Amino acid sequence: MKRLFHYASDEEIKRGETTDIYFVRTKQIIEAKGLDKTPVIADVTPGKLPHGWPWGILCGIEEVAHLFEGINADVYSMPEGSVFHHEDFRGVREPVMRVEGPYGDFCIYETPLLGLICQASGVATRAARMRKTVGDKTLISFGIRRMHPALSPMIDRASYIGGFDGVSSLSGAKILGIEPSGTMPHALIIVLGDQVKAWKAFDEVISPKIPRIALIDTYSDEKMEAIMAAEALKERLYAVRLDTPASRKGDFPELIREVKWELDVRGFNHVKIFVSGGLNEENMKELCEAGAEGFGVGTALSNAPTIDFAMDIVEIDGKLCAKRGKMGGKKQVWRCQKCLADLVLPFDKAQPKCPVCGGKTEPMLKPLIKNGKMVAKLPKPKEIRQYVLKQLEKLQLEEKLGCSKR
Ligand code: PCP
Repeated sequence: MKRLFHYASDEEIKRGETTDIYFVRTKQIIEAKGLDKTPVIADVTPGKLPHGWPWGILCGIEEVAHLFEGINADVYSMPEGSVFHHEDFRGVREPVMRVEGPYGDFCIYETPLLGLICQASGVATRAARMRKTVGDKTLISFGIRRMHPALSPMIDRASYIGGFDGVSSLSGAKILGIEPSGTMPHALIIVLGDQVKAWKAFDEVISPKIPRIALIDTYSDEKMEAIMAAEALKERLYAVRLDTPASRKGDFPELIREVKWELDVRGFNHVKIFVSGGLNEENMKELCEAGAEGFGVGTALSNAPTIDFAMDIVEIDGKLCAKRGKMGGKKQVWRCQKCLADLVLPFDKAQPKCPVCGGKTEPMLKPLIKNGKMVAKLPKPKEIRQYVLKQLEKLQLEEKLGCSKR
């Protein structure tokens, strides 16, 4: 079948065709030398997190499980949506996953395994950081237009898992089991001829279930267009969206305060302020404080930095063998259920008490795949998102000074 777009199919990924050639050559050599059945244990650990982030959100585990189904290996992983750190409370590197089995049976899957979690975890972590920044304000993923369309479902799923309320793509919303979220493009206003005609046409044609969010920065000052939109749609107007171009942005928070004021003094207190365009972790806080209640985030979300995970063999045939920069041997990550402090210990060590608060710890690396069979129940995106939001209540956005490594 003629390939229209440049992305790998499920079958190609499952056949290992998206791997790096050096793993294919490695497999060829160890088979020739009769070493392909050597039992190994490999850790998957994050490098230093981007921008000094103190924590990340693990995402992509459902796809890793599908990748390893049918592969002769055991996979232990932190559940999808788990907070993870570069290192534990004492500075020991923290594995988020462990793969055990004959090296020749899974070596070519290192590349796709890492690819499935590096990018998705970056998006989910940025989404979670934005959630922490705006509190309970509305966050919608608008970022799919910045990336290859084959990635839309992954980007929107990771954004949602990280704590966003909605996603703009039909494909993303479909796998999440939610309705897609969006407002209106400038093109609608331009084609309809003027703003009021476009807002009224939206109100007339689009299902009443869809919130009426009028884009108010096409031709005139946002204050003017906000009043026009409110007078046109009255109580049916849910919000106005400011997608103000950089050339006109000036003091964007001040502009939001003006628009909010002019709407409120005219009795349109019900109309919310929705913003988009150039949003990022830094400017969203002050936009919140200025009165913005909804955020459509594009580039900063879908183009989030990838998390630099690596896979390293740490035990071979029962012997410790980590390379420089990594720590040898099979490990468990013990997490305090009260303060989320982590302690990485050799696998055979007993369950510890939390070294920070004395609380009960839980093992985080849980069975996902056993001999190529799925042994974990894969949670739905809605459940994973709830799990993330629950953990976020205990996390600071930036490193807290003091004794904790985190
Ligand atoms: C963009 C579109 C996207 C926003 C900005 C994301 O506006 O609304 O959703 O921007 P970001 O990537 O900087 O976060 P336009 O490019 O004006 O597109 P449209 O007229 O379709 O809204």
